[in-house]
Amino acid sequence: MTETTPLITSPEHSVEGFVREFLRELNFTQGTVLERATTNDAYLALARTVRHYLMSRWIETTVDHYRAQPKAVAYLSAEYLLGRQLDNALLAADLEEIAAEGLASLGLDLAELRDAEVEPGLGNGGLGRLAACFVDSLATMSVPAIGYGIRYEYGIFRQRFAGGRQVEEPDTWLAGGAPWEFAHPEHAVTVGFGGHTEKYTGDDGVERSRWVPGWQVLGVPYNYMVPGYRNGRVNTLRLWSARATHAFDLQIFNEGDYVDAVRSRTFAENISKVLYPEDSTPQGKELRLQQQYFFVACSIRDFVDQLLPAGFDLRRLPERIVFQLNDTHPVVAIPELMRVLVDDEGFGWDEAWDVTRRCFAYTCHTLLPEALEVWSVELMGRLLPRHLEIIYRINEEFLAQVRERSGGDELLVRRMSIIAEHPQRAVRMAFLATVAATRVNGVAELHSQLLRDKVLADFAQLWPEKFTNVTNGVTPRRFVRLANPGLSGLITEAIGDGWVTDLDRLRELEPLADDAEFRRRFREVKAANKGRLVDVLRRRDGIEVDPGTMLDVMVKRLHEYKRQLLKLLHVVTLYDRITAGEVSVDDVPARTVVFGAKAAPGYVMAKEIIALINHVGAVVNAHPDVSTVLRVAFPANYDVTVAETLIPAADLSEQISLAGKEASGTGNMKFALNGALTIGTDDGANVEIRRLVGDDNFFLFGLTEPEASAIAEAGYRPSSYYEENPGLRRALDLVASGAFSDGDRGAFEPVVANLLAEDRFMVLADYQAYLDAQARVEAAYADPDAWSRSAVLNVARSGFFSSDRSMRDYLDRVWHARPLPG
Ligand code: 8GP
Repeated sequence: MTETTPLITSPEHSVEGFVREFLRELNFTQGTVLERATTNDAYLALARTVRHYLMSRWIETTVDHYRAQPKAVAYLSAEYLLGRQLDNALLAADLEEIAAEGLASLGLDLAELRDAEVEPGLGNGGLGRLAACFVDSLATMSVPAIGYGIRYEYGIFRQRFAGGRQVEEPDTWLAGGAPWEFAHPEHAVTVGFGGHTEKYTGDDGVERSRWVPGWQVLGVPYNYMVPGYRNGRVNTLRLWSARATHAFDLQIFNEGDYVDAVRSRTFAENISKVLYPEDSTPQGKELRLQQQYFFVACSIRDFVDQLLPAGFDLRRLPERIVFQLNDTHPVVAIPELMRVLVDDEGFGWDEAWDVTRRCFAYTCHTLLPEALEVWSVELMGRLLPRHLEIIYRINEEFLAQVRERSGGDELLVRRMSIIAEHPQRAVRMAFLATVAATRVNGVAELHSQLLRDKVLADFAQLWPEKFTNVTNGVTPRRFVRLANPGLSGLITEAIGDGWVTDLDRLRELEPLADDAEFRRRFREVKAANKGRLVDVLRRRDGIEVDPGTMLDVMVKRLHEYKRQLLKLLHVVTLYDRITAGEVSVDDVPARTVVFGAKAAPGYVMAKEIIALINHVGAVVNAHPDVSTVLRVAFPANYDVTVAETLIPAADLSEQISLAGKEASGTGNMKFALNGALTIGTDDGANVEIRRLVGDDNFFLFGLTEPEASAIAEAGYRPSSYYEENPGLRRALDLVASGAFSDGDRGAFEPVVANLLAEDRFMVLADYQAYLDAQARVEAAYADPDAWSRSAVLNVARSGFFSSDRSMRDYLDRVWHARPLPG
């Protein structure tokens, strides 16, 4: 990069200036006139118009970073679940009112254009959404940072239901045009794969190894703006797209074999074709390892070539960069940087290792052992032979250290080896990351503790100072300011608008929890949000929701450990009690139970659970009595956009994973910040939420992690709970009887049988405690004034869960980098 002086000026910050710019875009870029423009034409012109307002800030930010050469954060993540861009860009550029007014003067409706945007779903769930929140906070805090990832042509699949079962369809998010991206083919990077390594003697007489790749692809960068909130900064998210080095073989084409002529192109482009729809379980697919290596190799090359001045001494790299590894997907960056330093730059091994170690930090996002990624040595050796050699050497030196420290404890050595021996020889990516990183962190206090005590205990003993915690957070811009304009207005009226970038200030709302007028207005906002949700669900899904009911919401990926089944057993039990005449509909508060969840396409049990929820929902909703007080709504294709209308409308937030299984959760934070009360276990960030909002404003239930572990150790017998609890027995019997499957007893047999025989996540053990907690919810909800007092306190005391605070924690404890002034 060379120094440039940006000479551009932004369009005028007025309604007239906006309208002029918008029409220019419509005419010159979209090639149409207002009268003939489709909604999509207008949306694209609008997006580009907003972009223009941010452009000078983007260029200035880039130039400032280059000039100042500060220590920068490179966030390496295979997923960014961004959500729609338009609203966030309008907010950052302070254009919301101007745009609405300007468009209205042209007879256009901003809300309608907003709905034309297809969200980039380049992530699966919590991990990907977290990355999106983090880059937002980094920009808002003026931290020199860049996000690196993959520009998947197809993001997370679109979910549809057929006969209540999940059907996956491709996500063609790029089809309508991609107004937020800037392709830079001129900065494409070449990445090698396969081939072999060879030994040679260098000029210095030292024997060295080098990689001769068997094939190559190009990585083309696509830049996205990451606007800070009204701070004059716009950071960059750089996503890589794979291209063939030779897209097309003219000779083969001329010989008439049209398919073969583009074979290499298809092969290469497959690398960034589709996001793996897996969440919390890695799928050992070769293409996935290709994706991982592809994007980190591009990113390291890019940082060195584009963002450092020519001739920069790479021995000083740790002064300029920290690569944050978002789980293990980017961990192959470690041997890649070693390869660049040793093979390309001629560093000695020890020198290269010293630099590399200081450049990486690793975040673990899971506790499930099956979610810890491993790659078979066979595959790694075939795809990345030089990297495997490097990993072997890292392991050799590491194990020598372990032997020395442990007095040759070979069991320990085997446990800690980066190379697993069983069931096949494989590289344990979490171990590689832990060995190399300066810091290893979990994502909530309990999670970090369990990492230290269990998952990575041997490593924590060896290097206690390496381990730290950074509790997750969510961006208040998207999840309060944009998603909940009603609440935002109310807060701002009460305490000013400083909370948008300083969420701790929500504390100032605390006294207002005791102010009856404030509570009334708070309830009004909630009611309006419910009204908005009712409209959206009617339009989007044809689902009718009664806004007068308690909205009880469980939205997250479908996983057995998250226990959607526990929620469903509560629904079945209520249904059972009402139909059996044990409970009168006059005695229960009317509630709508909302589910939103995608299941990984290969996760059979999760898909069965989705079908069961839909079948139970259909029966409950069709029952003349039950449906007056209990309804189930399961809108398909839960995504960030739906979350933004659902969460602000919720009364009750379901966070009911088995203790010790949910690393953190971030949905839990979004609900609390929007004034829903949580019913939850002592798990993940729930622990911290409860501590902050107070026991009286949180419905805690269930086993603790030590209790659950003790039961598992002693031998868990789920059937004993079935035998001893008549309500539970009746609920399970009802499912097994075919009551929700037109009398077909076999339909959900696998689900029930699994609960009775194995129930790995102790649904049955927590059933009674959950029902009791739901009874407490009902009692509390009966007093609207007390309920809204608790809800206001949830908002006031949840400021800690801003991703800005998470970023400050990373800056202090992990990155040791600083925001850029100005
Ligand atoms: C998720 C955790 O399940 C969730 O508790 C947490 O809030 C979120 O990460 C952000 O930290 N973990 C994953 O999505 C995950 O582990 N994915 C696979 C790579 C293993």
